[in-house]
Amino acid sequence: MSRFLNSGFLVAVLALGAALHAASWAQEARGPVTVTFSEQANRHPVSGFGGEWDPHFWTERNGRRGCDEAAWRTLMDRIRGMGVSRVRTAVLPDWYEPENDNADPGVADGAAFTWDSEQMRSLRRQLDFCQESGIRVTLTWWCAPARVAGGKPYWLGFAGSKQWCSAPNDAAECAENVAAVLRHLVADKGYACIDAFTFMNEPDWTYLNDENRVDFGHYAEVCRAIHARLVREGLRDRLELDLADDSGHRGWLQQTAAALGGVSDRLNAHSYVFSCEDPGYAPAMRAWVRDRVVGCGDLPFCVNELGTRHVQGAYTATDIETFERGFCVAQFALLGLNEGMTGALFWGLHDQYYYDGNPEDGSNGGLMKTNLMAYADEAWRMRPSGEAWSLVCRGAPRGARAHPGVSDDPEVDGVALVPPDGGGVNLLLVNRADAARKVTLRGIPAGAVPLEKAEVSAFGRNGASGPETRAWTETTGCELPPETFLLARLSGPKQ
Ligand SMILES: [Ca+2]
Ligand SMILES: [Ca+2]
Repeated sequence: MSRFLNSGFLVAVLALGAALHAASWAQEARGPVTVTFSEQANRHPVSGFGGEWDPHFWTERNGRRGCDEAAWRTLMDRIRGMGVSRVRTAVLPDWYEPENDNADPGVADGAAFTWDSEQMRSLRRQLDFCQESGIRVTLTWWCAPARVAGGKPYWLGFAGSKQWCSAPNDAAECAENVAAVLRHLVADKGYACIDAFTFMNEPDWTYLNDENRVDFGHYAEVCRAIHARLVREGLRDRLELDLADDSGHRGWLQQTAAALGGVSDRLNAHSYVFSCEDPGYAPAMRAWVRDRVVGCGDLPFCVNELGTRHVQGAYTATDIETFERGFCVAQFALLGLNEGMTGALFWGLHDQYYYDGNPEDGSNGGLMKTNLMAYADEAWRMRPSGEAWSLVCRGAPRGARAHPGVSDDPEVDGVALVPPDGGGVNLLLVNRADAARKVTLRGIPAGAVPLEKAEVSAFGRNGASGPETRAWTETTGCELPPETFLLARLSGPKQ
């Protein structure tokens, strides 16, 4: 036990330096805020914070726009520097089984699968990076496309779907297709970085059959068929099934939790609900997460797509260059951790072309502009949301134990995280008020290491600052500038 754990409370002043200060003590009329961290960590460790990373970089349509080896190296440095510990990656069945391999879903014909298609090669380059960088991958089998090139119906899809996506039309064939790609990537190619699998993106509205109906019973049947096939092929223990993946229909998550006990290892939902413009958004975020964590029972809950409500279609976020988007999503992470959420993935890591179209088509001609970083033509410029999200990713690495914080001020919140490597504790703190707040921190879970150093990084209206290294003692205090999200990494002496 650290002596600090037994020292009552800590009062610490982190002089954050000129870059961070915004309010003088003269403006600070009220007494200090107290944030008290729970001695008990959340039940499940952090599953990882990061973002959507669909494998389009190494495709011709991005290649001719500057996505080359030099751009790749720059991007890899960025992603590593951000501290991303998990990504969610799409895979589509037509990338590797464009025609049905044979008429028997029980017997896979290896020669019929197209593992060297452009998209599969692009996916493997991405997985190479994740594998060597310690980033975990939630592979998401997106959907059965209704149609493929030339408008031809896809053999595994429902051509009558009004969306480009549909449900698979055959549970046994779908299970064979899923098992084939997981065998190829995880067993044959050795990508242990893939530790989670999601069947279908947002099935609550994309799981369409020829009548354009969403049939939950069929979804559950296919999930069970996949589970059984992975068991049979000896692959099931190498992955967690992360199911539900709903676009915001709470009922779908509840149905999945109820119907797929023994099949799901974890559950997730998507959130594009919140905005810093909405009064009371912080308690609303907490209630949204709490409701879902409770609905998941014993299983971990995470958010596998996170954005704000300021979106226009799938390709444009209207607030993407603003302070508010970064401030909003970073708070969602902090408040969600305080409610027992295990992780969140921002949509997405960087701009890229998903298809090649007319720039006036309402979707930027296929350039998705909703992301933490801009495109290759801007050398992956970090947007404000990237600066904010990086504090979350670095503060809450995969495997960390989160200790929720209780604040006595409605404008201030905090969570403490003990990373799996030991040796310190990370604090994520936020001040929503337009005046500075002096904060007293109680119950910091320091573990066995005496804390003597604080490395402080912050995100505010003037951008990102830090890290600045400060001495940390029992008598140090913390001042949070107005409208600021802050990461303080507390550590002990070097061994
Ligand atoms: Ca097949
Ligand atoms: Ca077959």
